[in-house]
Amino acid sequence: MTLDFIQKSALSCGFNLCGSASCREKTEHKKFLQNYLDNSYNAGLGYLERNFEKRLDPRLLIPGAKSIIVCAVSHNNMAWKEQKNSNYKIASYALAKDYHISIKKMLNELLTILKSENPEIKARVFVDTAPILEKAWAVEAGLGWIGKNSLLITPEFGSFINLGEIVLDIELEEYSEPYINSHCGNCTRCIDNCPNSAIRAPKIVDARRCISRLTVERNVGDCEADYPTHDWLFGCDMCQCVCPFNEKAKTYTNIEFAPVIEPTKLSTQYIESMNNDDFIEIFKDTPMNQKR
Ligand code: B12
Ligand code: SF4
Ligand code: SF4
Repeated sequence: MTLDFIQKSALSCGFNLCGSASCREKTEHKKFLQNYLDNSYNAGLGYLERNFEKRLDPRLLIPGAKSIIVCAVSHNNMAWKEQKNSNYKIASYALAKDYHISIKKMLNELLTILKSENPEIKARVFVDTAPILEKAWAVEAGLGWIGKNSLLITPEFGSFINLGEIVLDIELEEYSEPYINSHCGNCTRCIDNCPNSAIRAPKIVDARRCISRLTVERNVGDCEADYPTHDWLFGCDMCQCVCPFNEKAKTYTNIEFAPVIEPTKLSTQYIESMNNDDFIEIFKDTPMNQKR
């Protein structure tokens, strides 16, 4: 199974980018993860404290793991531009159907294709919730670099993407070249424009101050005294809106990632005119419906 075959198959399943890497311990991330936890930047998100060693090494999470395929898909619907003047902003990813469900389905389709080439493969698919350093693996799989906002930035699709992985029990014929450059240079726009100064240093986000954490995660224990959520209703895209690499980024191509409502409609007036039933009807398939 060549890398080219895997990448083409991933695109046929609706992904925009795909790469592969050999599983190993991410030793270079250890002190940063430890420092993050020591400073309580995880804001009481207990799952980030658990599985410390497994998070650094997928072979401890999935015994027998040899390789990892990392896929990315764009959800860039330009909501971040359309909502600039709205008093009720919703993060771009949250306007599309829940990516956990869409990506898992796409990864399973990809795995079926890979198994048709090699029926012996044993593998597991992951999206977001497992103790895997998804962005770090995306860098190793050649997809892009980690920006000062701590997010993966890809040259073609910017940072408005979501990630998913397949971890396999076989070595692959070839692996992607890791992405070694960072193109942030002297830019500090994300740091300067974060409404709560949550980016304490390049690549280090204090989740206690992060609006995404404050609006998405229900349990808001251990958040520094009452940081405001500004105009954000759900999630926050501010450190991506200002990033020059999103200015020229391509928009979503996979219809599964189309917004459930046109971002142009999301005016202050429109949102204020919605009742509870309207809200549930429109957003029931999105990550905002946390009852699913
Ligand atoms: C926990 C989490 C959150 C938390 C905490 C975020 C944080 N930065 O701490 C909260 C709820 C706040 C959050 C918010 C968001 N998230 Co989030 N989140 C995660 C999750 C589940 C784990 C991330 C993690 O490991 N955090 C632990 C800390 C320690 O890791 P870290 O912040 O990346 O820190 C690393 C760097 O600091 C690095 N480092 C720092 N300096 C240096 C220097 C060197 C030399 C090296 C080698 C490393 C290094 O070391 C640390 C360990 O790797 C991942 C999914 C996953 N399993 O990976 C999604 C994920 C990162 N989130 C995602 C998204 C989309 C978001 C939001 C944009 C959503 C939104 N619009 O509201 C925001 C963005 C906030 C931000 N600027 O980071 C996407 C990212 C897509 C992308 N382009 O990168 C992911 C990958 C989910 C997915 N599958 O698509 N998130
Ligand atoms: S998501 Fe918002 S609050 Fe969190 S670091 Fe980015 S700009 Fe700051
Ligand atoms: S805004 Fe500037 S510093 Fe921040 S991630 Fe984008 S290029 Fe890097």
